[in-house]
Amino acid sequence: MVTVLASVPYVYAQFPRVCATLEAIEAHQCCPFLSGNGSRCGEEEGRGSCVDIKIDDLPHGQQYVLVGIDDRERWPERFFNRSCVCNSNYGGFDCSGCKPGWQGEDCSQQRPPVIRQNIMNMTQEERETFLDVLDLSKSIPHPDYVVAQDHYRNLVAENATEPNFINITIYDLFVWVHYYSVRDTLLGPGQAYTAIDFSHEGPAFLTWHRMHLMGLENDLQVLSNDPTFALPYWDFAIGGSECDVCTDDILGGQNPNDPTFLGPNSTFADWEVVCLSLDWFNDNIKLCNGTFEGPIRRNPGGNIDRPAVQTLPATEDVIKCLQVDEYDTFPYFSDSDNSFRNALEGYSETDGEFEIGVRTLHNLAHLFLNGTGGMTHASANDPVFVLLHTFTDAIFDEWMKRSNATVADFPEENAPIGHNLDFNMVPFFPPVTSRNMFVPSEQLGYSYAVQFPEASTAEQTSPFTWAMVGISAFVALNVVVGLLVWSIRYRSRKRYEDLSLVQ
Ligand SMILES: [Cu+2]
Repeated sequence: MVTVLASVPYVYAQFPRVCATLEAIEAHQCCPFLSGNGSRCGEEEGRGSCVDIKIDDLPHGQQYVLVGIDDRERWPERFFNRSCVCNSNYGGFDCSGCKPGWQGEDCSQQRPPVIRQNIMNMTQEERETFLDVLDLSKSIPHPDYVVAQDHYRNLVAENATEPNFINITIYDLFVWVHYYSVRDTLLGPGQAYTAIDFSHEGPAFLTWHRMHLMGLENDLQVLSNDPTFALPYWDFAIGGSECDVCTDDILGGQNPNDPTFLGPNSTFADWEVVCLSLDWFNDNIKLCNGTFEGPIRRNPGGNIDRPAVQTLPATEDVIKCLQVDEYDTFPYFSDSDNSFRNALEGYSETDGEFEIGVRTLHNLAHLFLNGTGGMTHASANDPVFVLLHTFTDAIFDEWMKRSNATVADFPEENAPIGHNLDFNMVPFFPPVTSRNMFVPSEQLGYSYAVQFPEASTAEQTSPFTWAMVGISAFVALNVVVGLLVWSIRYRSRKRYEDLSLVQ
């Protein structure tokens, strides 16, 4: 089983190394041969075929107004328009592996879901195993995937024999992928269009981060040679101003000499961050190339200028957001009202009511960290990110199960760019859509050891409340429409006001 798994090149991002060639880029095709004497995508072996990539043509929201400028539009068309599509349960960029949750030579055996546990409930030994493999991933180059170190226009220099792709370590790829999905549109020296985000402030926030975590989890399974390896989670809904996982034997305590750095005995004290200098990348029309930019900063609950982010979310907040009926609501953005996604992402009150400036649940947990983990584009550098997001994903999974959610609950069109149901999520390759991720976690090969409390009967909704909800929804709709124009302007300012703070 281990050999099969270790040889599985999984779907991840940005591009498989075998396709990072001039020939593949010029042909706009990434359909590798099966290893050995195999055919393209294992076509002759019955595993898959090389097909045209489907691009979502449905309209997106008005937040992003440019057309044909950003190389992430109509992903991944600017780079490749043909890729492998695998038959039955085969998977991977060349169909040599199995889809998540399947195993065996012909991928016909269902793999028991791996169990994601609360890190506080793990034994010392389990924790150490997790921390060791995570630490190893920070220094081992990714076995299969590489990233562009330059903007598309400069990807193939004049007379170059190879395009500008580079190797990156497994963990730094995880950071880069997150950075790349939120980075601004590069227009020219010192000019950037900021109202764009392929992984936040829209319905794909939860599906995108789910895929992001699955990529890392699979990489760590391969790295540790343990197909049962699962990412743990951090239950951040504990209230109070203490970060329980921020100790040197878990995710790093505070440095006694400077509480904004990690303690010297922490595994992560030596880690250096990548993809931090967004302004520099914008000014120089460059992409993050994995250069180290100093240690992780974190000072949990220590933002003295912003008392609202000194305290973690509480259990009641999770209970309330799980009661929001709709997955998402128009305009499917950070000002959506009565949207479960917006409540969990943390741009509305936990009961779904939109209010400008509030930060709850996921956003609040990020801001509470007060440092690298609070900067959208760089947050994945802090390993707390991984566990914060597995917990967010656990809440998402619980909501889907309680609501018997189907893809009909997810907007097909008019979501911000990158967030429609069938948009190929940036920068995963071969293409993955929210439709693929909007299923119970067991279908994707993992589950959570978690028990979310039910709401008390007193809090359950009476017919009178439903009437009030109807009236409020009507009022709120008017408010939302009124805010829409404002929010578009607000959006381009907010990125920089809050960039050092949100998520
Ligand atoms: Cu994120």
